[in-house]
Amino acid sequence: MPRTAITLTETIEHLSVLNEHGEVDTDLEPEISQDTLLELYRAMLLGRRFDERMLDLQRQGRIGTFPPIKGQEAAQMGSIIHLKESDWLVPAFRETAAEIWRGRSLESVLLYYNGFNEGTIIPEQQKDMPMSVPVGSQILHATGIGYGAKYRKNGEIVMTYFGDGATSEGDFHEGLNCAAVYQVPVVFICQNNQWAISIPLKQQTRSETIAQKALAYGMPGIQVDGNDILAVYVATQEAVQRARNGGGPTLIECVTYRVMMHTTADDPSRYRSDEEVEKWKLKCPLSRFEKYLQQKNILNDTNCEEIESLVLDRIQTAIHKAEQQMAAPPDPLDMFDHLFEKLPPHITRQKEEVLRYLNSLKTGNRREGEHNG
Ligand SMILES: Cc1ncc(C[n+]2csc(CCOP(=O)(O)OP(=O)(O)O)c2C)c(N)n1
Repeated sequence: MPRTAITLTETIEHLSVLNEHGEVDTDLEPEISQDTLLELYRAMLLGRRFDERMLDLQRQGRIGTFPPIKGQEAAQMGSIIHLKESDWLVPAFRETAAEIWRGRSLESVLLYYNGFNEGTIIPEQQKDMPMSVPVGSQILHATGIGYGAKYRKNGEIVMTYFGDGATSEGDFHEGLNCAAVYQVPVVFICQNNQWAISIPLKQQTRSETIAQKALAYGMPGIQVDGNDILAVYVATQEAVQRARNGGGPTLIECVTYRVMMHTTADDPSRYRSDEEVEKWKLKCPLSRFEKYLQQKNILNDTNCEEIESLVLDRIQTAIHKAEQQMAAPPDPLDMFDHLFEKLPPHITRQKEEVLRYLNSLKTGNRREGEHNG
């Protein structure tokens, strides 16, 4: 029989717990303490307000280019909350809220986006990787770290984040394949925010979902409403438990939306419609969660105002501190440090060239430092 059917039994689940009006499906509602719910709300609000303030600062020329996270707070907070301190966060470049939750200071974020090396320093004991700008490369790092954790039997798990665009990179396919083959404890969180700069999802993949790509590698995959923090929470809780119990990796697709520009250097009006943005704004993860908490009498006008004002104070204090620290310009030679233990000869030559150029600026003798090819 040359042609027979191989019947695949898998299906992909889509999970949503909290609808756009903040109404909850009580059968699916996770048990989360009031304190934790409020903590999650505070973290989401901080992510939102910090992002808005960063945009102001960027527009005022007080920080450089950065990628806003507005609209993606639920996808980040509903997942990162499940990591223990001893676990690993391997972020892409849009996980500011998750990184702050893990202990990154707001000052460090501001320093980073102003080109200061100090903004990349991660405290020794903190198991977080620096943000990864090459799209998708962090997926391989996550799988490698997961492999190490499994080998050492130290109980650590890894959570890594990436966008829909990253799923077109070889790194995604290699990382997921290897993770499944070796059954490593990694939770892959795709924040499918519909766009990879100007490339819409329909040009990124012909697959109906991103979650279904998990099936090809032999790992569980689930699609969740990424603007519904409870759905992200439930799916990640299951994936984390599986990883901790030796059940291997999971792919979670959080369907969300990048409400703002890709980075502050981008003009999304050139490729997407205002109607689309307005439609997604109605699905705002923050106001949805707010309504839920109000209905549960966890949030009211008084504590809502208190939280808002504490968040704004924290941001203001951080800006003040960071600006004091940034009063002196960074040393351009910093860019040559920390990458190699011993600089290879061609980088040494580049460092010397930059040094010559900097000296020439001081002496006013530009020709001396000009690029000589
Ligand atoms: C390997 C690589 N190719 C191209 C780029 C340029 N680039 C930066 S962000 C981006 C789009 C990423 O889209 P996605 O993975 O969906 O993440 P999002 O920005 O939407 O969060 C591209 C193509 C890059 N940084 N790295």
